[in-house]
Amino acid sequence: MAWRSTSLVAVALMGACRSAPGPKDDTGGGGAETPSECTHAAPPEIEDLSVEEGEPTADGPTLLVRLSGTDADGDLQEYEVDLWFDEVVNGAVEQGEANHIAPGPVSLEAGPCGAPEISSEIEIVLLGDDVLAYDTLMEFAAVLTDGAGLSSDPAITTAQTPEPLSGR
Ligand SMILES: [Ca+2]
Ligand SMILES: [Ca+2]
Repeated sequence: MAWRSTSLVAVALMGACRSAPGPKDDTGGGGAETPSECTHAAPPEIEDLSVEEGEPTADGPTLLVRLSGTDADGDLQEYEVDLWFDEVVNGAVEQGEANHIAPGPVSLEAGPCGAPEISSEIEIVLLGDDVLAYDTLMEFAAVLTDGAGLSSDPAITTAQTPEPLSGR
């Protein structure tokens, strides 16, 4: 096993169950008036994805993945991020098994469909060179999946992986 990942999970909870008593007039343009019901009909979207070198740990150097996303029907109270990587920077990353990093599902303290926005930080500790190579330009793809199992389109970015820790 050549990597280990943990979800640091910074949480941005927005507009959780706003039972809006203020009848604010919509400034035209299709704003939903009723508090969103759990329609589970909209897939999430990744707004931002970055991968950069993180703080080294005792076990190895790290990559820090930052991802933020939105979901029109708000059901990111439970979500999952999947990551894939390759060494060919061509704007696409095959979603295979050997190049897959799955930090595991995240549950937020939000009511059903009360989480239309998330931001997540995932720390990947590089433990060896055989899968996720050190000191290499890598392409990363991320997919965000909401509580209903609907997935976003992949977001893609590149990052140079860190060098192995010296002196160990
Ligand atoms: Ca959704
Ligand atoms: Ca690629």
